[in-house]
Amino acid sequence: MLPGETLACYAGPDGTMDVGTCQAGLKTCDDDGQSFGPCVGEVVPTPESCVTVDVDDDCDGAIDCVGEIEWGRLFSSPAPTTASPPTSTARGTSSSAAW
Ligand SMILES: [Ca+2]
Repeated sequence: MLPGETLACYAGPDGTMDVGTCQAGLKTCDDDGQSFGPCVGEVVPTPESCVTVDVDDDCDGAIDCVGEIEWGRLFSSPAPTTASPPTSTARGTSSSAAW
């Protein structure tokens, strides 16, 4: 290898590179041509985070924050939230009108 030569590097498990947020980094050969510097820019799997619901943090190909992601979708979806209050209001109104 030559000084300044770069080589892709990745410390994560096989099969996770370029999946989800995971990506290889680059390590650069030292001036002496004998060793490489630190791997720069690589992203290795991290435990699936329920904060980043649209991100495959652990790089298994699925966005699988079990449980939490369902709640996140419920709250972010306008349909259920707007449907419920009018329904109860309508019942109250018709009930009041009947009496
Ligand atoms: Ca995942």
